[in-house]
Amino acid sequence: MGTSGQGPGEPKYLKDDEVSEECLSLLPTLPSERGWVSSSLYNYQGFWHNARQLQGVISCQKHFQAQETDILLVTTPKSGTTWFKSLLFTLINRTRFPPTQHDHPLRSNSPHMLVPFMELNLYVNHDQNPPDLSSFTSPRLFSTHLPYKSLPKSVQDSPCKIVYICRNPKDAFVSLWAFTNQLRLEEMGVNSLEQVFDQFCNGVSLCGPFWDHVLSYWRESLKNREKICFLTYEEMKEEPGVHLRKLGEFLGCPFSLKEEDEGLVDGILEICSFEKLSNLKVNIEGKLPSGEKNSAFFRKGEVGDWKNYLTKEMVERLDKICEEKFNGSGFKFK
Ligand code: PAP
Repeated sequence: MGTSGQGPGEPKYLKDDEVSEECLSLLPTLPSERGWVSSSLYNYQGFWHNARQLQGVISCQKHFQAQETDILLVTTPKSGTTWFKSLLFTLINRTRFPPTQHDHPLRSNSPHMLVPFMELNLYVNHDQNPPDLSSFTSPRLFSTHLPYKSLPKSVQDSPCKIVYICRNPKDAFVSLWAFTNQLRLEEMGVNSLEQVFDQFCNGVSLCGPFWDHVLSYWRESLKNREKICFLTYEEMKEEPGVHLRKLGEFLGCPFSLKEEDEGLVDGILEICSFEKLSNLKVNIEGKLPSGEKNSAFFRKGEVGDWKNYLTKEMVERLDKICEEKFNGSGFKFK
């Protein structure tokens, strides 16, 4: 079955037909909607995935065994995944790889290669045979866009740590729209802002409904603050040093006085900054094995860019949805 309708030279991220028999037979039973990049999105366990991702979801749910020391970075798409992959990798490996080191792994590798997505990288095409994770040193650091209820059960049951990042939906939406247009092949044309905005508001976006994703982790974080650290892109932008220190404490690797004196916090923030990362050769010229250009993960890196794209009516619509959805939860985007 070729669900994408593209040729053999297409990038892997468009190869929706390269999924297991199990996944293929599941697809027609699921609600489906027009995809933003691949032809369709499918609703599985209440959230939307493309076929390739769905195969990864099913596979990691089946096979992933969490270890107590694991760290999982969970993000809503376009909420700063690339940035936080860099920050967490540098934070937990700062003794092995001091951020000032000229051959620090971040200087020659995409953050997405250093911290792989479970459902988008590690478990794609591994439905029958789980990937070999033995090369990961402890603490293992993985990333995912999965909503809480779709996490592998062993993650929910284990004391492993979850760092959850979300972003104001207006900026997350604009970023997703721009990103998906970069992923679309020329002959597919670009998605109109209006069309995908309507889908986003209806909850139909990668790992959407956006608000259900956020609320699922918000509620879990209130129940178990030891396990889930809930943070927004905007909070990190506003007080990066404060939150990096908090992340160090949360992950059991607080900064020592000596490290503070040496300026390590600023050193980590510097190497992970938009300016530094986006100007590295690897992130300008490189591509991921799944075909995305590394540069597609660096656009502006600003708070409030939505003002340049959304009409007054769009803002009112999205604000109203958020007000209704987050009402009574105790959480509100700034
Ligand atoms: P993903 O969820 O698909 O992996 P993700 O990394 O969350 O993508 O999204 C990229 C966004 O983070 C982009 O936002 P923008 O479109 O509004 O510009 C990108 O610019 C931003 N970004 C990438 N790296 C950094 C960074 N080091 N600091 C701040 N923002 C960053």
